[in-house]
Amino acid sequence: ASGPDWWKRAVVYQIYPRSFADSDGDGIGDLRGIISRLDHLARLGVDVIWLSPVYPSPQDDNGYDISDYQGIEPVFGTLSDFDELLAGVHDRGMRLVMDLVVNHTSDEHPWFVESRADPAGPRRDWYWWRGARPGMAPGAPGAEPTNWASFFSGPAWEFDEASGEYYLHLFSRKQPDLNWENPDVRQAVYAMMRWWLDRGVDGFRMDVINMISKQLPLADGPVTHGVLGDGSALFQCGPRIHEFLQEMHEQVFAGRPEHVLTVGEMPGVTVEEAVLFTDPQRREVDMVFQFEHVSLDQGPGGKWDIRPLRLLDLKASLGRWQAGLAERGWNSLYWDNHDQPRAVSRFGDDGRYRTESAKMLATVLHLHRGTPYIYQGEELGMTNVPFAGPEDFRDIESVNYYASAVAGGADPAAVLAALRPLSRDNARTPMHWDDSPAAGFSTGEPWIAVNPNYPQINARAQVDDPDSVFSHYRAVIALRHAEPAVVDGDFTMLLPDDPTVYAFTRSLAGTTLLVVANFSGDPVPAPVPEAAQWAAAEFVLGNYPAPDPAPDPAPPTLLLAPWEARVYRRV
Ligand code: ISL
Repeated sequence: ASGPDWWKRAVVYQIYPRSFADSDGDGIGDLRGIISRLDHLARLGVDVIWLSPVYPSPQDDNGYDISDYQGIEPVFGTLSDFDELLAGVHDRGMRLVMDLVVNHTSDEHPWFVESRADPAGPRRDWYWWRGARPGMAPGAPGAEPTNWASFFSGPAWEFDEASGEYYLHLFSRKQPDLNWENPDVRQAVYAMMRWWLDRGVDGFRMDVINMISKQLPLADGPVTHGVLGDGSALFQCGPRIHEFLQEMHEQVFAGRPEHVLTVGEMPGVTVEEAVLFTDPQRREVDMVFQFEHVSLDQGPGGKWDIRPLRLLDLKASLGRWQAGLAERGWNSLYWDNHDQPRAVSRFGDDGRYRTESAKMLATVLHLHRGTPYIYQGEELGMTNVPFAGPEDFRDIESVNYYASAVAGGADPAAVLAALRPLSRDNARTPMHWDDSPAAGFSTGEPWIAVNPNYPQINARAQVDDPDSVFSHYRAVIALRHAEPAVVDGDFTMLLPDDPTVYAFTRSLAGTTLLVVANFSGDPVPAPVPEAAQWAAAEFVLGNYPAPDPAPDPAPPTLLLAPWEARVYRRV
């Protein structure tokens, strides 16, 4: 993909470096491991690699706690390894996007060390320091400046004995929030971003970037977690968020010789806000990661209150995002990432129809309008993990949630049952390269146990098999590169009230694509409207042996097999 709009035609592949490939046998993935596997990605045909954080970090949140923005974590390698990786990516005609984590730093970042050490110094105001709630003793239970809960359990404020004040951390206590109200903070971040662009990187995925503007003065949110509250309405898409992103655009991206790809991760963002963030005329970001479709299987109790996903809700949600960003703005498309369960386990069937449903999910997602993201292992149909007990988890969110729920009196078996399908660790076990011990990920002992199904599900078994999930991903990516209607065509949802069939068309300049998919393990008829129009259509691809000759799809003859997906084209 080249030209000014290359990011619209691109497919992005996310690497979680800790779990991708380990070159030195310490059990932790690294940059030289990634270098050794670049041909896998070139073969798949992706255009862009997004690298989760590789900066120096105490690894409290696997690198999302950064202690130096302009270096490489020694466990992952060196800056010269990084330069070699970047060159290897560029040599293969791909691009590299860095994770930008600037809502917070590590508490071990020199900025925070200084901020904490010197309450009268210039860096104090780089973070959010506040005294105890009026009338309460500093450090006393419930004396936190606001009632906000942290995303990783417990209060979002940590008491600092030395100064008698608290600092804000929306995530772990080792991830203090930066104060973006301070112009020096913003200038320091922009300078760091320019440094990476000058080094040759092609873009940024911006971690929780819609949380950088907090509503002032800081205030309590509605009580949701026992005594703690939900402050998200006060810190998500806050009053200065558009101003900050426009300033960043002007100071970092404007005037660059090549378009810089930008995607803002934005929990809680609405379609209406996303139009503003992604309207090119407003010069903010190219696209956002929205969370609506990955929240539909959550009940009123939040993330750990799982309920069955209804296809009607999924279609209504994704359809609304397609329509909402049709005229202005652009969508990102994803089923999973390093924070989410595995796609095939959550939206498909990771048992009997694993292969079929993984291919169906790829077809449906990649045929939507927007830029698709593939998370490492998704192209193999990797599944969730059968975690046996609490000791199997490594993720700070899962570990803290287990400890705090059990301490609060919850039944440990029930907590485990909630963690198993949803824990972020489902996505973080090592990549399956082959069927040798540790799945070919490492010659040592991996930092987190390998999913036991790696002998059946691995890259070596799939890359040369034309019927594999991998080969299907290749075909879907190749279709996007060859067929302009996949990139630019109008999107029209069909059969919105059908509880099992996901169907839509994409149209551009006289070409129309029809996508029909069965989200169930039973055969179903797909009553496509105006079926006569499709009688002579060309069968483009599917996840079952190609019908030969292509059957007349007029009802009632278009019968979909379990988890079947088909794409037709007519001109
Ligand atoms: O998975 C979540 C907790 O339920 C999400 O809320 C997640 O924390 C949120 O999507 C923000 O994620 C990003 O920032 C976090 C980091 O832990 C995640 O890995 C990252 O993707 C803090 O930096």
